Formats: sequence, C-alpha cells, structure tokens
Amino acid sequence: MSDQLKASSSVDAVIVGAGFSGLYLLHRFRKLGISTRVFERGGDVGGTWYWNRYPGARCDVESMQYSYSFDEDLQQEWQWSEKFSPQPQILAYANHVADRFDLRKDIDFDVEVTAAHFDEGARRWAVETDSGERVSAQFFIMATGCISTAQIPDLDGFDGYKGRTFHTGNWPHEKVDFTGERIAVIGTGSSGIQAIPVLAQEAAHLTVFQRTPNYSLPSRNVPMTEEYEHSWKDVYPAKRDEMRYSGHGSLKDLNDKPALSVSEEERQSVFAERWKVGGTIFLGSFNDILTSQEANDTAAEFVRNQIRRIVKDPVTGELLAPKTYPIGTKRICVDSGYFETYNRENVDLVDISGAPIERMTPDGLVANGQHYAFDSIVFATGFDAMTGTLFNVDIRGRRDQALKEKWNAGPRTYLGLMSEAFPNMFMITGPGSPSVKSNMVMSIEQHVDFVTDSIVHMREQGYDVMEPTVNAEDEWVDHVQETANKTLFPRANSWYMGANMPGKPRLFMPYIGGVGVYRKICEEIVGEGYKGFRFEAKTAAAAE
Ligand code: NA7
Repeated sequence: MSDQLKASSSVDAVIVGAGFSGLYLLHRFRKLGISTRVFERGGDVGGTWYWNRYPGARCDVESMQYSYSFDEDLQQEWQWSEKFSPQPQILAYANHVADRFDLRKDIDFDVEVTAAHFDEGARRWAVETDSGERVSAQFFIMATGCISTAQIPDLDGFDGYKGRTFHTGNWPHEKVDFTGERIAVIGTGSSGIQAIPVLAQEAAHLTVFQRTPNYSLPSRNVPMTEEYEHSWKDVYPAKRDEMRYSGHGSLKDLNDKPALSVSEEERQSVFAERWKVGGTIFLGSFNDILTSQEANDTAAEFVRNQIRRIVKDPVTGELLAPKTYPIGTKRICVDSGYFETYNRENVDLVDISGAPIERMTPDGLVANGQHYAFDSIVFATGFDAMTGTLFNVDIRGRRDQALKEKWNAGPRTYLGLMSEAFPNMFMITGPGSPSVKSNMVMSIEQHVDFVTDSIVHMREQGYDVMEPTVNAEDEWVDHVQETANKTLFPRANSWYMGANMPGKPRLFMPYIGGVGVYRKICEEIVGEGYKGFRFEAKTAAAAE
C-alpha cells in the first residue's frame, strides 16, 4: 500500500462503482444507516451507460424490463420512449435515480480505487484510491460491472498512427464528427454491430474488419405506445415478480417444444414469426436451441439464410454468415439494419479470420498483406470481461493473498457473491452468478438485496465477519461448470469463456442455470442459516 496518503477516514462500507449496482447499494445502505463511501472512476453515474456512448448504443432488453423494480413510484413515473432504449435515455434514467434519491453526495467521481487489503487483526479493509486517500471499511463491495475494462489489441505501430482512434467502450463525451472521413471499424460483436449502421451513414467510406461473423437478430425497435406502457405499469409488481423467477430475468415468450419435435414447415414458420417480431425472443423459438446441436443447427441455418437474403453481394453475404459455432453461444446481437448496411456503396467488409491485422502504419493498417488508409479507426474489440475489472484493483484477502493469484486458473466464488479468504468482500453480479446471462438490472437488484440482508443478519446476530467456506465454494465452482457443460456454450470462443483474451483461462464464467433457479438456491441457502457461509462473532475489542 502507498505511503503517500493525503487523507484517511473510516466508514462501514466502501462501494466501487456508481453504475446501476452502486446506486442501488448506496440507496439501501443509507436507509439502514450503514455509513458508505462510493468511488467512481467516471465523471458521473451510469457505469456501462456512462462509458459506452458510441453512435447506435442501445439496450437489447426491452425498456419496460431493463429498469429498477425496487420503488413503485419510480417505475410508475419514468417514461421510456422506445421499445428498446437508446444509451442517452438509459443514462438520463441513471441520473434521474441519483437525483431522486439524492445519491451524489456520497459518491466521489473521477476517483479510482487502486488497492484493497484485508487486515486480519482489525478485521477491516484498507482501501486506497488514486486520489491519495485511504479508507478503512468493514465491508468492501465491488460493484464494477461485468464488461467495464475495454480491450484494444496490442498492434505494432499503434503509437505511430497519426489518425484518430476510438474504443466503443470508452467513447468521447462530445459528438465525434466522421463526415467525409475514411474510417475503419475493427470488431463485429454487439458494439460494432450497433455502431456500423450509424457510422456508415456519416463517413465517406467505412471498412469493417471481421475476425468472426456474428449472429444478429433484427430489433424491430418501435416507439413506445401508451397501450404497451400501460400493459406493464398497470401490473408492474406482478410482472416484476414473474421476471425474478424467470429463466433470464425478463419475460419472453418461450416455446416449450423441442425443435425437432415439429415438422420442418412448422419449425420454419416459428422461426419466421419470431424473426418478424424482432429481438432475442428468436432464441426461445424452441426449448433446446442452446442444448442440442441438431436443434441449434436449424435455428442457425434460418439466420444464415436471412443474412444471405438481405446482403445483395453473395460473397459478402457468405462471409457475414456465421458457421463455426452454435447460434447463441457467443453473445447474440440485436441490430437495426446491420446486414443491410453492407448493401451501401460506401461500406466494405474485410475478412481477417485467416490472419490477424498485421500492423498499424502512420496512416492506416495492414491486413491480408494489403495497406488500408484511414482518417479514424474505431476499435469495437470488446472487454476483459467478468474478471478484468476485479483484477485491476490490487485486492488482497487473508494471508496477503491476491485475488488475481487465487483465481489464476479461473474465478472461484460462492454464488458469484463472495470468495473464500476475502471476508466481507462482496461482488455484485460476480463470476459464477447469472450476471451477463440475464437482465442485468434484475440480477443487480437481487445481489444488492442479498448483500444488504446479509449485513443486517450479521448485525442482528452480533457477527463481524462473513466468508464462504472452502467446501461450499468448491462445490459451487463445480456446479457452475457442470451446468455450462450441459449446454452448447463451451463450444464457442466467446468472452463468456474468456476466449477473447490471450492467456485467459478458458472456462464458462456466468452461471447458466437460470435466474429463477439461482434466486431459489440463494433463498434456500439463507433459509438454512446461510449454509456454506461462516461467520465470526464480534471480538470484545471490535464491540467497544
Ligand atoms: P465483443 O462481443 O467481445 O466483440 C468484440 C469484437 O472484436 C469481436 O468481433 C472480436 O472478434 C473482435 N476482436 C477482438 N479482438 C480483435 C482483434 N485483435 N482483431 C480483430 N478483431 C478483434 O465486444 P462488444 O463490445 O461488441 O460487446 C460486449 C458486450 O457489451 C456485449 O456482448 C453486450 O453484452 C454488451 P472475435 O469474435 O473475438 O473473433
């Protein structure tokens, strides 16, 4: 830890991050009189929606569902203007929540937490920031999101490039003007697929560098109607309850038939109907799309045929049609005119699946042996997901053990909430919980409630320390992998598997057993006296 400290203080809890997790945590802690400091590296609230402000950024969970449920007045008064919300509106919502509950006064913006060490004698965390402050806290909570460490590939010549570079996950706050420019987009995940149609309209010429084609479904986004809004708001509490115990934390019409149990004609008509409705409900066309390769093949081929139909140039259409992994096993994308964009005169696709981009030059880059000149290059190259942000902080638990060291073969958590040897440290939507395989806001609320209730429990029982047992953690880690292995997810080189990061252990990080199933497991664990957790009572010294 640093010895150049400017200030020190002591609170009950330190929260890292003022996104949807940090805001709700602070709100709940405050109501319980838990003194709290929140540190946020961004200049304002909103987390992922603060950083990912690239053109076209949008949520692909429906607006009526991607919002907090903890306050009935809040959910009644806020009005969404589209079926799928654009980033600026979600950010405005986060700001509204911060103002409505007067949260900003306990948040330090533009401050990064650099280290957090558990002091076994004091039973407290010593948390350090890049502003030179040390805060002592009983509880340390990483509310840092799952996809918050942007990843730019290590390309030779990067520093010598004279044009502008951007990463979608760290987009400037002011409007970027690409008018008249030759631009490149590298990466065709959700971010690239959302940004490309918008950037193509502005730039003189756009070249897309694609390493792996992605399955993308049309969003069919529409303005919110009063009728649809009311169909939710009139019965919001009941709908939210249903969401909490659903498969993904959102209400979608799921077909409970296996794909091959119906005729070819019926199968195609189910796919066509869902393709027409738009959004991720396509993956719910049949109940075995993510567990049976044969079922998956039928859905994947349907989407490939849509791509071939939309894209006029057959060679480009074929390059855009994914063939090397099952549909849904890399994060499914939802777009507004993505494939259609390749019919524009000013858009080209460069396939780099055979060989990586060779290098950057002062005015562009070299790929497939050819030089391309660009005024701006947009990296839509993703994130060091699930663990990257946790490892950016020097977190040390008992015996000075680093979290990064303990997890060097993959994340080890109990329920994705805590890790053994890191007492009183919680993660909101950590690895081993449904997290990115769910409607994040619902999973965030569940974790925040779990953490808050645990602290209340500790106070009531006179406990000072909470920590999972080694056995409970080992069993949970195995259960997470066994559950994933029953699905097709491990067959793709996805960021869920850590496969996008060179050297990262390859294993499925979220819990895929279902949001409702997971919630019930958590409830049972609490019901059985926090089974799998151990508590330490307050020492005489600490009780004084
Ligand atoms: P993703 O989904 O990780 O996509 C990143 C894209 O960038 C993907 O197509 C990658 O290809 C590509 N990529 C990554 N590194 C390189 C290099 N070195 N060269 C060429 N191409 C590369 O990130 P997004 O930001 O789109 O989405 C992240 C999540 O945010 C999303 O899933 C939503 O949950 C919200 P690859 O497929 O790895 O071959």
